[in-house]
Amino acid sequence: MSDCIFCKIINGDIPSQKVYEDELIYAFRDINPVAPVHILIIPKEHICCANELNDSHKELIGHIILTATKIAKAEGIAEDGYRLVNNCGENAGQTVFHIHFHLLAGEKFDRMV
Ligand code: DGP
Repeated sequence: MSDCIFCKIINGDIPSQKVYEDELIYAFRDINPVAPVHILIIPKEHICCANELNDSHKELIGHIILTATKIAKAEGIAEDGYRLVNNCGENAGQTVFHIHFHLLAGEKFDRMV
C-alpha cells in the first residue's frame, strides 16, 4: 500500500531501527516507546488489522508470535516477562492500519489497560 507508513518502513522509504527481518515479517523499535523495550512486529503483507485475517494467515500469525518469543530472548526480557499486544480498531487505540504486534517489556505492568 503506497500510503501506508509501515509498508514504507518495510521498503526502507522511512528509516527504522531494525530488530529482526525475514521473508515474511519485519520488527523494529517503536518511535514513541511506552516501555523500556517497545518493539513492533509486522507482516510484510499489508493486512489492515486482525479483522482482515483469515485461515490463510494461520502460519503467518504463528510465525509472528514464535518470533516474538525469540526476540524476547535475544533482548534479555524473556525471564522477567513481556507483553505481546495487538490493537484492532479505533476503540482499541489502533492508529496505524497495518496489523502489528507490540512487544513491551522492561518494567512491571500492573494494569491490563
Ligand atoms: P497502534 O496505536 O497500536 O496503532 O500503534 C502504532 C505504533 O506505531 C505507535 O506505538 C507508534 C508507532 N509508529 C507510528 N509511526 C511510526 C514510525 O514512523 N516509526 C516507528 N518506528 N514507529 C511508528
